Amino acid sequence: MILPTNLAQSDNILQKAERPLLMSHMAPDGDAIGSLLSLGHVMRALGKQVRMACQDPLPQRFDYLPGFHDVVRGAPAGPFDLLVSLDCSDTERMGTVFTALDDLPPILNIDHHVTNLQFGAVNLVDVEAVSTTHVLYHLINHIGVRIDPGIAACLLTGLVTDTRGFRTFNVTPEVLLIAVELMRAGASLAMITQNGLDRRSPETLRLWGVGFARLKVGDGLVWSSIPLAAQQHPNGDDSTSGLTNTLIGVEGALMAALFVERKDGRVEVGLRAIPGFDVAQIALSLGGGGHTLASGCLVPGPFESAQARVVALLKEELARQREEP
Ligand SMILES: [Mn+2]
Repeated sequence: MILPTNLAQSDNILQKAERPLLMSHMAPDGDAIGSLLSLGHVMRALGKQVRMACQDPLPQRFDYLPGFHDVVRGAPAGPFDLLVSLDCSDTERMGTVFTALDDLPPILNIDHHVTNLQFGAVNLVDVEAVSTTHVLYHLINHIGVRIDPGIAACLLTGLVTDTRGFRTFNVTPEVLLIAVELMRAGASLAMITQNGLDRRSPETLRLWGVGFARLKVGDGLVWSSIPLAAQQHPNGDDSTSGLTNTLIGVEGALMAALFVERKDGRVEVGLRAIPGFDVAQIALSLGGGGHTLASGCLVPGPFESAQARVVALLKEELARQREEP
């Protein structure tokens, strides 16, 4: 639930800024990119000198979005008078683009993760929103900038990708009505679904093949792993999140985990749960965050022992949550 005062405060801090910097999280997904680009267009419409930055390259399948090539990697040269954090539950999610900033301007924190640490000078966080672009839809209407076809495509991309095509349990009639509005404003649902959800590189499918071959099942937990040696382009994209979504669909799965070994020796853990179970708190306790049914964290290696440790934790947590009324 967004409080009107938070909307007014966010509107105000955006209107006052002259040189805002917009940032989203590492390994950007459709919501991260849709949020960056939609607010970027709005700030430009307001006459601001806006810059957009992300630590990792944007996946190519989002190249249909206007402004796709305007997002820079690494921290752009300042000074900036406002930092807008989009779709990040904590500042660490922004990665090196955040840590490389010389002067830290006030932060406007716009997000929808249940584990959000409220780190902004102004926090516009709605944990019931299906995506950060869902929050932005309300904010943009509050600001009063017209949603043109380009902004509509960016906003709808966040809705579609974070709900995997309006299939998640948090999708309400209100969310579908917003999608209708965005289609009326000129966004193509079919094109966004095809690119944002279905389009994958052959390398990604081969990577999934490795994950499927290493699938393990036990005590309601389904997990798999992708060692560094199996990756052609390690780190920095969201290509394995779709695989994690598939794992929770395995018959009998109550929780699912995917372990991906990184170049720096750490291990990326993607977590999913079925409704009635919660993986957000365990992700938070391991230094990550996310949503009740979908979250993640980055844990120290080595690869095999990290898996053993997290699988044991998950099985323990699963048994505990099964006991709950
Ligand atoms: Mn999101």
